[in-house]
Amino acid sequence: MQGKIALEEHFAIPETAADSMGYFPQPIRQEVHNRNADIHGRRLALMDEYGIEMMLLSLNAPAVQAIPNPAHAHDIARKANDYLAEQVRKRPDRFQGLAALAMQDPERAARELERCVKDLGFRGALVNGFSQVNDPDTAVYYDLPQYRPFWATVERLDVPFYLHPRNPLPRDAKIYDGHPWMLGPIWAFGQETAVHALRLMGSGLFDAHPRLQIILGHLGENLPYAMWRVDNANAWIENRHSYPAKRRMRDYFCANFHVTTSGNFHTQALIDAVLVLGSDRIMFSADWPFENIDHAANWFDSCPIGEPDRLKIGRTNAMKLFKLDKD
Ligand code: GRE
Ligand code: ZN
Repeated sequence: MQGKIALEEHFAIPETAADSMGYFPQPIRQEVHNRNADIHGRRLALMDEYGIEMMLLSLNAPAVQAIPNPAHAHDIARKANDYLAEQVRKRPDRFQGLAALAMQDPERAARELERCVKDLGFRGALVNGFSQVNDPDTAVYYDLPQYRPFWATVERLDVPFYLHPRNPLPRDAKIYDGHPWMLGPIWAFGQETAVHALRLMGSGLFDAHPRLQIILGHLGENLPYAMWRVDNANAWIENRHSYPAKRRMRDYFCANFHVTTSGNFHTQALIDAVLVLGSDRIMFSADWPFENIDHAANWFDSCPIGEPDRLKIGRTNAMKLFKLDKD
């Protein structure tokens, strides 16, 4: 399919490049490093070759979220955003930006998002899970009350917020002791991010801000497959669930969430996401440079779904959500 739009596609700046290395064995670290540093060379050539008209670019992970000092985190976010704006300015027809945000200071994060959207023309934000704030051994999640004014700004600006994975802190990763192979994209990323998404849903955030739109990668971090059971486990017991939110989790999932195909190029998983969310809330992505564009595109272009759905998922859903037909 020509004209695809991909939206979980990363780059690095020198200050954050090392963050991506630990996930990869030594022989291919240089390759990942080179991919992260490039925007207009090999990346654009691959986009041409595989029918990707546009990428929405975002900083690598965990980057800003793993810088405990709020002022330093903010400096790195600003630097990444200014660099990204410069790159987008060279080819706005092929690249658009998603903001990095130092969520360590929610008020400053809201102001930076506003700058990115209004001054730099960015289309939304991508944040790498919880933030370490001051103490490196803290994991602060965005369902907490101090984030409500931030979310009000996101809703007012009317831009999507991509909740991207990171690994749990060592203190929260004890379940993986002796099995480090499960960390990162194999399992821990999805587990960590799904719990964060459920925290947002259960907190009542979407009752207070019903127009918020959150994007999850990797076909929803396993949530589509789990959503029925989340709402129905032990449903024979009256008042089984007691959480601050007013509705079932699947009501929020279907009203406030979107998923992308990043790193999950598997038809069964896609069809399950279509069955749970419908084809209006699913969007194509590759997860370059950590996954391969040819794997994503070859799978997506030929996977057995209807052509109207392929067009929505490959292109038009992203056009609408990010208002890509406007300026
Ligand atoms: C990602 O950003 O999705 C990612 C990484 C590191 C390894 C794999 C991966 O940041 O998918
Ligand atoms: Zn990613």
